[in-house]
Amino acid sequence: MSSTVRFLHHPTSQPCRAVHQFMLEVEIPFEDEVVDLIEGDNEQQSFKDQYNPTGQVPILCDGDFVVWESSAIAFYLNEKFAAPDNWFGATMQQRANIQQYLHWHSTFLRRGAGAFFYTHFAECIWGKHDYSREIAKGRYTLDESMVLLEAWLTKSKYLCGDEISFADLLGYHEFVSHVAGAILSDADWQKYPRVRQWFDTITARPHSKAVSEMIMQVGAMRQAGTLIPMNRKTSLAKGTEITPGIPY
Ligand SMILES: N[C@@H](CCC(=O)N[C@@H](CS)C(=O)NCC(=O)O)C(=O)O
Repeated sequence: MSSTVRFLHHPTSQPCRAVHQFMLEVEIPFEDEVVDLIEGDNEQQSFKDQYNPTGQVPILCDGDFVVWESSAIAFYLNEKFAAPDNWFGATMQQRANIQQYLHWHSTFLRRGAGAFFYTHFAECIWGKHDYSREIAKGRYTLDESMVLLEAWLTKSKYLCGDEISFADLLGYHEFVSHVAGAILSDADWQKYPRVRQWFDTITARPHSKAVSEMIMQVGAMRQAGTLIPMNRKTSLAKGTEITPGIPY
C-alpha cells in the first residue's frame, strides 16, 4: 500500500467526477492519470488485463492493489483516509441508507446517462444515425429516477440525510452531464423543484465547478453542433443500449 494513490479517470465521465470531487472534498492526496477514452485507450486488451476487465474508468491503484467501480473506490478511500462520517455514514442505518442509494443508482439513474450519450456522443463514434429509441430509453429512466429523487428529498436535504454523502456526488454528476447537454428543459426541472434545489446546493460547493469544467465545455460544443472526433469503437455508456425485442 502507498500513501499516494493513482486515480485513472476521464473528466467527461460522471462516476469519475463523483470520485474526483470526493477526493478533493476530503483532501486525499492522489496522482491524476487521464485515460484517453476518446482514442479508446481503455479498449486495449493490455489496459483491461492491467486495470479493469470491463475497460471502464474510474480505477484506483494503491500500490499493487487495483479497484474499479466508483462506489467501491470511494468506499476504499473513505476507509483508508478515515474520511469524516458523513460520506459513508456514522450509524448502521445511515450506512445502510447510503449503500441502498448506491445500489439503486447503478441500475436506475446511471442508466439515464443514455439520454446524454446517444444525443451527443453516439454520432461522434458511429456517425449520423437514428438514435431516438436509445435516447427515449435514457429519458424514460431519467424521468422515473427523478420522480423517486423528488420523493426522497421531501425527507431530508440530501439524498441520505441532512449531511452530504457520496450518494449525493454520484447522483449529482449524472445531472451535470444532462445540464451540459441541455437534456433537461426548464419545464422538466419545474416538475422536480426539490431535485433542482438539491442540484443547486451541490453546485455551490467549492469543487463542483472545477470538476465539471470539461464536460460543460464539451456539452457547449455539442450543442453548437461541433463533432468531437472519436477513434474509439464501442459505447462509452455500456448498458444503456436498446436490446432488440425488449420493451422499454
Ligand atoms: N458502474 C461504473 C460505471 C463506469 C462507467 O460507466 N465508465 C464509463 C465512462 S462514464 C467508461 O469508462 N466507458 C468506457 C467504455 O465503456 O469503454 C462505475 O460507477 O464506476
